[in-house]
Parts: sequence; structure tokens; C-alpha cells
Amino acid sequence: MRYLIALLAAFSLPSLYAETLELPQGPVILTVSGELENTNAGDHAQFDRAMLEALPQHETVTHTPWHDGAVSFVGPLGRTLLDAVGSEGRELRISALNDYSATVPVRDFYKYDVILAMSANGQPLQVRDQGPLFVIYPFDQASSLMNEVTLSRSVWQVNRIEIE
Ligand SMILES: Nc1nc2c(c(=O)[nH]1)N[C@H]1C(S)=C(S)[C@@H](COP(=O)(O)O)O[C@H]1N2
Ligand SMILES: [Mo]
Repeated sequence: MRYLIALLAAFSLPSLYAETLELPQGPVILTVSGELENTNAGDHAQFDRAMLEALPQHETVTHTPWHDGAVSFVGPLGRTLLDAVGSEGRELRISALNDYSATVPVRDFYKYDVILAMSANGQPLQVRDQGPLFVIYPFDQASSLMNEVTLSRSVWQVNRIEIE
């Protein structure tokens, strides 16, 4: 009997972890597609602002080439988002409202505390100030990040991530 229970537990646990995402209630600001397990809109994962704010938040205080002085950015870590959607990929195609896009290795999100910034100095990032989402690397923690490759991966006005 104990074996049977262990066996049942072993087979039912994985389905508990194949999470379903809640449905966005407000405007969708981010759509994640591609190699992911947890979806809520066909084979995509859609997020409104509240869903992204409900994820654990991370603060990065850093200078950037686009701001005067150090700025406090807050948003979910990139790897937190990848966990939330059950990412199974190695590369991210991160696209912006203006159709700019960059390919970012998933590795970057584990090696560095890269966030999807939703606010700067306590103010929500509006589209006019490069929101609603801005990929922010912790430049001040590792000055080697201030290079053309990382800058090109610092996509602002992000609205889509394709996991490859
Ligand atoms: N949405 C968006 N993000 C972007 C870009 C862009 O054109 N649109 N340019 C990228 C590139 S190639 C670089 S080097 C940096 C710096 O761009 P800037 O020199 O125009 O400020 O932002 C990156 N993020
Ligand atoms: Mo660039």
C-alpha cells in the first residue's frame, strides 16, 4: 500500500508543477511565446501589469547610458519570469514596441541579476520613458557589462519575448 501511494505521488506531482497562469485582467503588456510550459492564451503566456508586479520584485540601483545619475529600477528578475512561464529554451528574442529586437542568451539571466524594470525611482515607466518594460543589467555591479553587446541587449519598450 505504501508503495502504491508513493507511486501515485510520483506520477501526480509533475502535473501539479505544470502550472497554469492566471488570466490577465488589465491590458496585456507582455506576451511570451515559444519554448514554454505555462500558458494562458493558446500557447502563449500573457501578462498584465498586476501579474508582473505580483512576481517577486528586485531593485537594481545603477547608472545607465540613458539616465542622469544612479537610478533605482524595480521589476521582476528575468529568471523569475522565465521560471513563471516554465521556460525550456536557451535564447530569447526580446522585442520592443518599435519593432527593435535583440537576441539574449538565457544564460545572461542566470549569470547576472537582469531585471525587467517596470519602474524607475518609484515611478511606473511609461512608454514615453522607455516603458512599460526595460531590460536593465546591473551595470554598476559589473563595469564589464558596459559594452556594445550588453547595451544592444538592453531593450526598452519591451512587449514580446520569444523563447527559442
Ligand atoms: N526598444 C529599443 N531598445 C534598444 C534599441 C532600440 O533601438 N530600441 N537600441 C539598442 C542598442 S543597439 C543599443 S547600443 C542601446 C543604446 O542605444 P542608443 O545608443 O540609441 O541609446 O539600446 C538598445 N536598446
Ligand atoms: Mo547598438
